[in-house]
Amino acid sequence: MPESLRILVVHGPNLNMLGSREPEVYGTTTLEEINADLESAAKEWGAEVEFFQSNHEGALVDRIQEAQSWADGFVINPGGLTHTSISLRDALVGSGLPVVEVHLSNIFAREEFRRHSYISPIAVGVITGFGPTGYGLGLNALLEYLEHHSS
Ligand code: DHK
Repeated sequence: MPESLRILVVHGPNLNMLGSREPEVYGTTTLEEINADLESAAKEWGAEVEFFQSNHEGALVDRIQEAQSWADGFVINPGGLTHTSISLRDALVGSGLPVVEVHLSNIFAREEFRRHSYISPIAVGVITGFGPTGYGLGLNALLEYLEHHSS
């Protein structure tokens, strides 16, 4: 029996407020509900998921560095840091692990400044605009990718 795949799901700034934050943009599903759904989806795959949310760029970088020793990949919604953070991108690249970027809203259908992502060019893929469903799609896509790419 091969060891199960282990994924770190990273939630960036303000995503702890999901449920009450701009519901017309981000919906009413809470982060706890999103994580619970991912936990069940991972179980079906026989995979393991850990979750980390922070409003602090450095804390996100620290956690990504730490996960390098045990994780097989990342599902990340970097929140606003998507559009600003070279440090977050560097941490992800430095981990050498595959990344799937997820956004609840369609970042291409919003303000101009949201159309650029520092993360997308280094991600395996991006899922944007499908609300909470995007996280499950992202996890499935990453696990499928890992099944075909891990030695
Ligand atoms: C979440 C945020 O917090 C924004 O800063 C991004 C993203 C979009 C989302 O749609 O999940 O611009």
